[in-house]
Parts: sequence; structure tokens; C-alpha cells
Amino acid sequence: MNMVILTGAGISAESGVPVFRGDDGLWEGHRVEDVATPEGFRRDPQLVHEFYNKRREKLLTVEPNPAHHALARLARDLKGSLTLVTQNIDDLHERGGSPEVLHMHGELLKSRCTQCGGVMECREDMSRASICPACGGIDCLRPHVVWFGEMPFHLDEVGSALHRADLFVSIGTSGRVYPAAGFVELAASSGARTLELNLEESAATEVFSECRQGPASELVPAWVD
Ligand code: BV8
Repeated sequence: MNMVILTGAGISAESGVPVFRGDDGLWEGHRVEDVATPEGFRRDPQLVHEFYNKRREKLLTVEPNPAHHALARLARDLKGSLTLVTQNIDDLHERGGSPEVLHMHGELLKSRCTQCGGVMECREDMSRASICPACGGIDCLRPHVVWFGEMPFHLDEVGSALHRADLFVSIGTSGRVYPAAGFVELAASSGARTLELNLEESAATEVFSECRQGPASELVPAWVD
């Protein structure tokens, strides 16, 4: 049984990581164009560093929830036949015990040098770490995340996993951001069954063969176990 699981901000919401869209969503108070595009970073790198520094500080204070732990159990049971791809840039899947996580939108706890492309751990205020330890460049570090208009990571690997999937499960995503939002159609066109686990209806709900609604920390363990 080949399975692909896609997660979004909703799986980390009960850990205390804010989602993007919704009342106190991350995009509230920030224009996406200003904090999640390469143009915004070029215009005002300090603003963007502050946006990600705040999220990094918050991430270091939260813990994985039962949904993350349940997916780690599933990975152990399914061994190599589970592909876990996340839109999230937090490390809660890893801390919850998942052995392999494809971060298609990058990782909050990493920075990348815009001169040499070097990727390094980053757990502090990146705007102060202005020298690249890999190439010695000055003021050349950016968050290692995928902004709007940038190519997501791991698309080839995810594409082939979707092609051979028997089951595609989407957990905690609004289904508004592409190419992730198109994965369900790719899986269905390859003959996979599709299941959505989400707090409420998403933009893609009617495409799924089955949908269950509720908080991920209850839905995911009930489904896995
Ligand atoms: C690309 C940065 C080219 C990192 C993010 C028109 C049509 C189609 C596409 C486009 C278009 N115009 C522009 C595009 C492309 C664009 C796009 O899709 N725009 C949208 C807005 C229309 N996409 C891109 O630019 C992407 N790159 O297309 O490259 C390309 C691609 C493929 C092949 C060739 C070329 C890059 C997209 C990545 C952008 N970066 N963030 C960061 O700061 O985190 S996007 C941002 O939104 C996050 O990464 C996040 O992952 C993503 C999706 O959000 P969700 O995870 O779904 O979170 P959200 O808050 O929206 O929803 C939360 C859900 O959880 C809700 O449904 C809620 O009900 C649920 N929930 C809440 N609590 C719980 C819960 N569920 C369960 N339990 C709970 N307790």
C-alpha cells in the first residue's frame, strides 16, 4: 500500500503554531507581498527577517501534538511505502518522530546564503548573523523557505510518489496554495483513493473521495490507530 500524506499549517495549530488564513492567521497584519516574496525581501530584508525571527522564537517554545506522533507511528508501520510531504516549515514532524519529512516550502530553522547557496542551521536572529560561514559573504543570508513565485522543493520525488499512490491523505491545509493544492487531483488521476482530514471544509474538499472534519490531534490518531 503506497501512501502519500500532505500536511499543512492545521496539523501544527494545536501545538500553538499560528496558521496563515483565519482570524489570528499569520498573514493578518502582514501583506504576503511584503514578507513572503523575493521582491519583499529585496525591498526590506529587515522586515522579513523580523517576520521569520518571531516565528522561529515561537517554534522553539512549542511541542509536537498527538497528530505528529501518530504519523510517526504510521511511518514505522508502513516503512518505505509512506511519503510524508509538508507545506509547513516547522520541525514538529521530526520532533514527533517522523523519520523522513519532505519540506516542500523549506524549513524555518535553516538559512541559505544568496551568494553560495550554502544551507545552514539557524536558531537565532538571522539579521545579526550577517556573515555566511560557508563563503564569508556579507549580509547574504535569507530564510531557507519557499516564497510565492519560487519553485518548491522535492517536486520530482512527490510527483513520482503521487503517481504510484494507492492512498493520498491531506491533513490541515486550506488547499489554496499550488502546486500542493493540486496533489489530490494528481493522486486521483493515478487511481488513488483520497482522504481529507481537516477542521472544516477546504477549497478542495469536494475533490476528495472521503472527508472527515475535526481537530487534527483527534482525527489523525483515530485514523492511524
Ligand atoms: C510556484 C512561505 C512555480 C513559507 C508559503 C494562480 C493559480 C495557481 C497558482 C498560482 C496562481 N497565482 C500564483 C500561483 C502560484 C502560487 C500560489 O499558489 N498562489 C496562491 C495564493 C493562488 N504558488 C507559488 O508561488 C508556489 N510556487 O508556484 O512556483 C512553479 C510551481 C510548480 C511547478 C513549476 C513552477 C510557492 C508556494 C509557497 C509559498 N510559500 N509560505 C512560510 O512563510 O511558511 S505559502 C503558505 O501557505 C505556507 O507555506 C503554507 O504551507 C501554505 C498553505 O497554507 P496552509 O498550510 O493550508 O495553511 P492555511 O492557514 O491556509 O490553512 C490552515 C488549514 O488548517 C485550514 O483549512 C484550517 O481549517 C485547518 N485547521 C486549522 N486548525 C486545525 C485545522 N485542521 C485540523 N486541526 C486543526 N486544529
